Amino acid sequence: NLDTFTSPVGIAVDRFIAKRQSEFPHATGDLSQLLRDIVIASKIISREINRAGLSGIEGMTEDENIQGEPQRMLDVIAEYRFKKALMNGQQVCAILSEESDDIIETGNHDGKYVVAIDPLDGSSNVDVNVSVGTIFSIYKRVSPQGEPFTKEDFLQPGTAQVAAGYILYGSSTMLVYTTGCGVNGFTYEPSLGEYFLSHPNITQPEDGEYYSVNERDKDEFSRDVKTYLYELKAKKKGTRYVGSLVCDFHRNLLKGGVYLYPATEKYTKGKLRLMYECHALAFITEQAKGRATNGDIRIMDIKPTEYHERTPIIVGSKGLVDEFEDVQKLISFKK
Ligand code: AHM
Ligand code: MG
Repeated sequence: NLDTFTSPVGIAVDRFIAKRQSEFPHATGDLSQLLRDIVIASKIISREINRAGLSGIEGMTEDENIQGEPQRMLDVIAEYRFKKALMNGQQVCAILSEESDDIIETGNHDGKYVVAIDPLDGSSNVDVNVSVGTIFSIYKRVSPQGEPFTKEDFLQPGTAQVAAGYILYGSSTMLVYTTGCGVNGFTYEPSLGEYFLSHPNITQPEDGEYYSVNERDKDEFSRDVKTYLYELKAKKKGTRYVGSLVCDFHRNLLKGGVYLYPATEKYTKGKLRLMYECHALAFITEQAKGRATNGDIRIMDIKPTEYHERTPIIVGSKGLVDEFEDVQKLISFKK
C-alpha cells in the first residue's frame, strides 16, 4: 500500500468546495469563492501564529478594541488579513469584526454577502503557546445589491446564515465549516500549503464525558446552572477548559461534551458575542446533531438588535443540553 509511504490525504478543500457547488445547479460560485478567500487568509494567519514567539507579534498594541479589551498585534494582523482577502474578492459588501467598533465597508457594493468574524479568538493564549481560533458567519444581504450595506444585512437571526465555520490553530491547523449540509473538517498540510478533508460528515456524540466552563464564576451563576453543574459532577463528568473557545468547542464537537458561558456579575448577558461567536458555533453544532441554547431559546433563533451583542450560551452534545433543560424544568416546577 503506497499510502504507507506517502501521506494519505483526502480531497483538497478547493476541490471539495467546487464539488459541493456543482451539486447546486443554480449556484453562482460566489459563496465558494468567498470560502476560498477565507481559506487563503487563514493560511497566512496560521503561518504568523506558528512563528509568533520569534517575530514578537504575540505582544500587545497600545490600543483597545470595542469591548475595551487590550488588543494584541496578532489580533490586528488577523483582522487585516481577513479584511484584505474579503476586499480583494468581490463577494462581500461589508464585514463585522470583533476588533472594530464600526462595520468595515469593502467597497464592493455588488457583493451579495456580509461576514461576521472574530479574526483571532482567545488571543490572550498566544503568548503561552496555547491554541487559538477564527470564527466566521456568512449571511446573504437583505438590501439590494449595488447599494451600500444596511444594518439589517447584519441583524439577522442565526437561521439566516448561509455558511459558518472556524479555523483552529492547534497542534494542526484545521478548518471546520458548514453550508447547511452537514459539517466537514479539513486539516492543513503546511508543506503542501493545502487543507485536506480529514473529518468528513462530523457527528457530535449524543453524550460526553466532559463539560467546559470557567468555574471561577461558579458562585455567580444562576440556580439552574449551579444545579446542572452539581449534577454533572455527581455523574462524574470531568472538566476540560482551555479558555480558548474554538478549542473547547472543537473537543466537545468531536468527543462529546458541553460548553457553558452563562451570565455572571461582570458579564450579565454572558461574555460571548452572538454574531461572530455564538451563531456560527450554534449552526455547526446543530448541523452535527448537537444543540445550542441561551437558557431560554435556541441560539439560532436569536435576532440581534446590535452588532456586538452578547449572549449566555450552553452548547454541545444534544443529551447534555437536554439535561440542562430538564434541570431548568425541575427547578421551575419546584418554585
Ligand atoms: P476574546 O474574544 O476576547 O478572545 O474572548 C473570548 C474568549 C473565549 O475564547 C473563551 O472561551 C472565553 O473568552 C474565556 O473567558 P474567561 O477567561 O472569562 O473564561
Ligand atoms: Mg472572541
